[in-house]
Parts: sequence; structure tokens; C-alpha cells
Amino acid sequence: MPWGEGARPHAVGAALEAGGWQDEGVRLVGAVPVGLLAVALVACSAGVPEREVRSPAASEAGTSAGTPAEPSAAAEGRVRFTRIAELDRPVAFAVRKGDDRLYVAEQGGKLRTTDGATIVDLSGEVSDGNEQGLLGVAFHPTGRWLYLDWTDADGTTHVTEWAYDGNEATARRDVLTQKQPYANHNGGQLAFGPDGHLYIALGDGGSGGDPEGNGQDLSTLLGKILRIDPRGTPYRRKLLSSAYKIPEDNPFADRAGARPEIWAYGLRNPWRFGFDRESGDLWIGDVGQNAWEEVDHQPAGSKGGENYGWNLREGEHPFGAGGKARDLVDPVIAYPLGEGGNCSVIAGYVYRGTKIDWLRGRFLYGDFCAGWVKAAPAAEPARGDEIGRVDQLSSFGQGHDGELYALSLQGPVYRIDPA
Ligand SMILES: [Ca+2]
Repeated sequence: MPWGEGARPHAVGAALEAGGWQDEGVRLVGAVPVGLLAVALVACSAGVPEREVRSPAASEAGTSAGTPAEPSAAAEGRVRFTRIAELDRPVAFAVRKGDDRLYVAEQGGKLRTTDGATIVDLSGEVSDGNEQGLLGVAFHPTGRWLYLDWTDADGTTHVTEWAYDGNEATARRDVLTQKQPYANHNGGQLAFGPDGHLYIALGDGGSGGDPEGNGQDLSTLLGKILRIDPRGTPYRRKLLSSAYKIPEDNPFADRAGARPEIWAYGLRNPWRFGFDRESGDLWIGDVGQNAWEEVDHQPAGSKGGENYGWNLREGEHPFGAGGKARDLVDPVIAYPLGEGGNCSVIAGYVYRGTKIDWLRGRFLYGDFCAGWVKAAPAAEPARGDEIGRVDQLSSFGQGHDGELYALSLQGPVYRIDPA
């Protein structure tokens, strides 16, 4: 997914991510793609030669492929990753009102529960592998509808809705589609905010460096986080019509030439974002290009419209000829690509559970290739400390009780417990 080309996380990540090996002429040095079908969000682009990689979940079933991360002896400052399920390339997590099951999206196209049931199967329709496939899942706050974000055989992004009663998903309906100029940087996160609206992550369209300038272009949905009401009255404007409502207070709802769905822009590949269930703050992990991985922060109460900088800036630094534009919002966390095998940031929730006292109020995030998971005080996010490791961390999840989960593309779904 948002990550390293078949990357053996620790060995290959650096070469890969050191950034867009293909568009920058950097080569995967000695890289033996292992495992996943995923390709670095960072690195890949259309035109990257397809690599034959095998899925560890498929090839090593029944072996130790899913061995849980080693628990730490220290009680404070460390957590335990307790494996609760083993799925096929789990990438996204959701819970549903009035329902105790945990729902996990598998990249290959199935929405499953951690006890093994398959709720929706798109495996015959998704473009699977690299950064494509089934990428996101969210339930409507009422629990009556479910939403999946996925890419079809042409690479086009779909946000699709089903009516769902806890047993059967019916009344399938495409809510939103977006053509993708390149195979990579599809975003994929779906989440309902505290305001009840659906937030959708879309990457910059792909390749490297955002050649179409989508991140800064308000006339496209690419490189944005969108905010819509999928159950509201559709809008019509000129030649545009929709299958959803535009919230009237969206920041560009009335701006000529701008897409009214846009909530925030200047994003490269906001693969995962999450709302703080207590404060309402929004935390966005935006995968970097050549040098910096970043986490962006939007305080609750924001009216939207933040420009997080891409492709004028990468992290806190100018990118290309850009960097001098005004009103860009710098990240609250930035860390270098390549160092220690870093490749793709995975955000992340502020821990609001009750099982781990010392973790409360800390924002959790990690890196797909390097495998570390850090926690940082929400008020001082740059001060993150490693609390454990998950190989090929693809996503975090949050339960009804505020307890957190971590997904590995290798298959395991972990619950985060006291060490
Ligand atoms: Ca940025």
C-alpha cells in the first residue's frame, strides 16, 4: 500500500523510499522484493516495471509468517501487540454502531470480520496489488450503511455504499468515483467525522513529484481530503451532479472553479487519517516523496481549507521550485525518509482507551517499512517515543471503547495491550 515496493521493510525501505527511486533515478539496490504486492507510495508510479512478488500470507500460510511482534517486558513506555486475527493483507479497520464485531478490509477486495465472515467481496473487481485494491472502510454513524474505497480494473477510485443490517450488504451504490492518472497515490482512507460527514482521502494522482500539480489545484479532487454527506440531497451545479450532498459549510462550497467537496488540500498521499474521539482533532499521515514523511494536524473547530503544502513543500522544506507560498500549514511531525529504513508514515489515533493509563492522550503512528510504532503527546507531537514494532504496519484501528488496533500487511491484526 502506501509503501515499499515489495520491500523487505528493514533492508529495502531506505533505497526505495529514499524516494521515488524511479522518478529520481534512484535504484533499488540489492532489493529482493519480499512479501507484499504493495509498492511504495513513495516510490512507485506508472511506468514502474511490475515485479513478481509473492504474498507471504499466501505462500507461508501455516508457518510463522504472522508471528506477533515480540512483547516487551517493560510495562511503561511499551505496549504488547496481541494477535487477534490473521487475514489476507488487512489494510483498513472499522467498527459499527450497535455491533461488537471488528471489520477489516483486505487489500484483495474482501470486507471481513475478525472472526472470519466475509461481508462484501470485490475481489473480482478490484485492481489488486501495489497501491491499489480495497483500501478503506467506514460505517455511517447510524450503522445502517457501509462505505468502501477501492480501485477498479482501470485504476479508478470508487467510494461505494451498501445498506447494511449487520447480516447482508444490499442496495449497492457508487457514491463517488475519481479517475486516477497513475496507479499509485490513491489515498483510500474513509472516516466519518464528529460532524457526521464522510471524509475521503485522495492522493495526488501518482507518478512522482505530482507532475499534474493536483495537490495545489482546487479544480480536482486529487491530492485532497474531501468532506461530503453521502445520505444528503445530491447537488447539481452546471454540468456537475453528484450522488451526495455538499455540506454548506465546506470551505470551497461557493468558490468558482473549485470543487466544493474539498475539505483540505496540498496532500500527496494521505493514506491514513483519524479523528481524535475526544477532542475532534484530525491527524493526517501524508506519505512523502524524496525526503520527508509527515503528519499533519487540523484542530477541531477548523473551518477547513487548510493547504498542507504539497507539492510546494515536502515536510517543512521547499520542494522543487515551491515553498514560498503563503498560508501553507507545516506538519506537526516530520521524519526523514531512508533513515532507519523509513518509507511511509502510517497514522494513527490519539489513544483514548482505558487499559493503558500512561498512553492516554498520546498520538500513535508508525512507519510501514521501518516497523516502529511511536506515541507522542498530542500537545507535543514531535516528542514521539517508540513503544513497539509491527512489521509492514498498514493501518491502525480504533474500537468502540477507544482501544487501538494495528494491522500488518503480512496478515496479523493486533490489539494493542499493556505490556
Ligand atoms: Ca505537507
